[in-house]
Amino acid sequence: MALMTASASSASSARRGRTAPDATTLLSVTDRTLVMGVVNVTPDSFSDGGQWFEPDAAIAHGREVVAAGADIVDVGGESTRPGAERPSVEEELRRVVPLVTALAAEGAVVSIDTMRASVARAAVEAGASIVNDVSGGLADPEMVPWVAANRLPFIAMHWRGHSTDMQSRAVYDDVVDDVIRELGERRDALLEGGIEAENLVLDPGLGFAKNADHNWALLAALPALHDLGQPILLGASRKTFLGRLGRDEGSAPRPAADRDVETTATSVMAAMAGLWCVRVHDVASTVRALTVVQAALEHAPADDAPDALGPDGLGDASGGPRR
Ligand code: PMM
Repeated sequence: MALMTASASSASSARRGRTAPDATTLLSVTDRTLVMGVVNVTPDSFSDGGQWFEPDAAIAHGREVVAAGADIVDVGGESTRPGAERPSVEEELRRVVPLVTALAAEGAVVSIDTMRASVARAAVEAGASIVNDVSGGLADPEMVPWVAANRLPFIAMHWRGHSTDMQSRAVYDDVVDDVIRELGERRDALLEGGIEAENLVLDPGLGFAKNADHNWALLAALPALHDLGQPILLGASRKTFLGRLGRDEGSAPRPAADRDVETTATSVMAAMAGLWCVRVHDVASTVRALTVVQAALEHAPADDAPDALGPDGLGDASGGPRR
């Protein structure tokens, strides 16, 4: 296996000094799994709420995330924890714009985690080059036309409704089939709406209208997500189902900041399944863990590299692209 494809090498030069078109180049990286580092500027995100709520603290943390090796920094100003109330547009802008401005000015590839077209627009004007919309464009009718017109990379997550009542929608016949079908319908609508296939990433949305069993079923079926034909991002980091492992039924899950080992295991699973990117809080450990997968893949026989790590499910047994 070649150590670096042309697209990956331009992506690494992109990491040193980037503008918006380089983000599209990042979407075409297929020879390793990228790492997206999370910086939430919220008082109440379950994972890191309140920790970087002041602009200076958020910028300092964003710099740490970049220094730890994140390919993309994901900046969010709205908590999506179950039951969360939405901030006003003005408040969301106040939270994210200074951080996006500072990180983009220093050359980071920044994605803006928002469901609002007005916030995405302000963030892109401030230097963000990817839009990460957990609603996949469903929450704000202005989002998709604007993203399409500006030819921006767009991450569309599986979503069934706002956080205030999303857990009441966690009802599936077969969660893997249902999520893949609904994401496929969203993909078709987004392409129809003018977003180009080369700019579209899909995400199964762990924890969004999903209970722990649903999340585990999706994790066990990661290679099936390649059927969607688009790069796939996985956001498992610090989610509650990971904090329940090893805990007695009915007892409290481990605190969010104490779920990074379990998170890293999910990132390794994602890399072995050939997913495009993992969205994580602990970037340094993730980057190191993924070098293990990468080193093993680079030693696999050329002909069967895609299958080498997981003929029984975790690897890309379909023989499809190692995304
Ligand atoms: N999860 C959260 C927020 N944004 N974006 C994508 N694409 N996928 C996710 O799974 C996702 C997301 C919630 O987690 P956080 O509070 O740690 O940000």
